[in-house]
Amino acid sequence: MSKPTTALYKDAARLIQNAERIVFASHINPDGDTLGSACALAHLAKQAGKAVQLFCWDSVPEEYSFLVGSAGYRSKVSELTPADLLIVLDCSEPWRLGEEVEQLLQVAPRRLNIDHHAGGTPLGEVNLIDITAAAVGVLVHELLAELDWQIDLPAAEALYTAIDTDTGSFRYPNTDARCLRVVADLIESGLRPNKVAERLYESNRPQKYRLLGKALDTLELLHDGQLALLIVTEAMYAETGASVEDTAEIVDYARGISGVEVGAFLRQDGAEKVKLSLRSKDGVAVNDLVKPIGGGGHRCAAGATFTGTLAEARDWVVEAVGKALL
Ligand SMILES: [Mn+2]
Repeated sequence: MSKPTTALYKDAARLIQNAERIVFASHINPDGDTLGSACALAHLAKQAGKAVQLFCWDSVPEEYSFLVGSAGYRSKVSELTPADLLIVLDCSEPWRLGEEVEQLLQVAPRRLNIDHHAGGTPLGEVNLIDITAAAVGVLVHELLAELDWQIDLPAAEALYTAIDTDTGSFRYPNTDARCLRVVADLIESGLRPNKVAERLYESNRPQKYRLLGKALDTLELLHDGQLALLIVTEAMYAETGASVEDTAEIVDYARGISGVEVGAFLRQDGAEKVKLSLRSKDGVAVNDLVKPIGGGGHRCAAGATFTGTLAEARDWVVEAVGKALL
């Protein structure tokens, strides 16, 4: 699979050009890609005279509050006014749009899906889907060229956020020449990567570090040091003053250990619910691993919600990763 055809970009651009009112939808547990892509495209659509609205079932994490227009995100479909076009970004699975997905899909008669995840159900009449794209931000940048819309600094920062976060700041295997060409173009339009990095990575609350300390204390190395496990229990929030949002990057510390093939992070979300995050170094396809329990993601970064206790979730991960490492 390679880059989508010019005809597909043209079809997507035509849908946007013909719409006057557009709703941009981001997925649940929003990340820098779904938010940055939506904010950039919505901002430039607004400049082009469109009426724009942003939707995400979950609230926007603090570190992304600098993204242009992000304060306008709505989390209830009833807060949206009917539109001509719904654009779903970084997601092609209805359940990842939240509990009001049925109503959301009715907000506009036409739909465009822009995504880079494998194995979803394309949601649009036009589906600009490319699993080889490092981030949806790359696809949006290419679409903007087709639309002939000039990228200003706020849009450049939002697209850079999308690409930086989905490539682990250009460390993950999906980092390619194509996404770096987009970044080069954004820099030429005035972007300063260090400014975005400061907002994303150097604006943390101290509580986040206190929670990280507790999480790192739970470190377990299994399967000859190829699996690293880190855990956050509900009690740790009260002990540190941190919140669920402060757990987002903990899994990277698990993968970051020498010799580790799979890093796992388990977050207790109630007595019978555990949020699993898995990261691999390119050897194990962690998205395949979580498929049987309804999870998804990419080859090197995937997640799932496990129903059961923390101990059961831990055992499941140890066994599943053990089989995958054979
Ligand atoms: Mn993405």
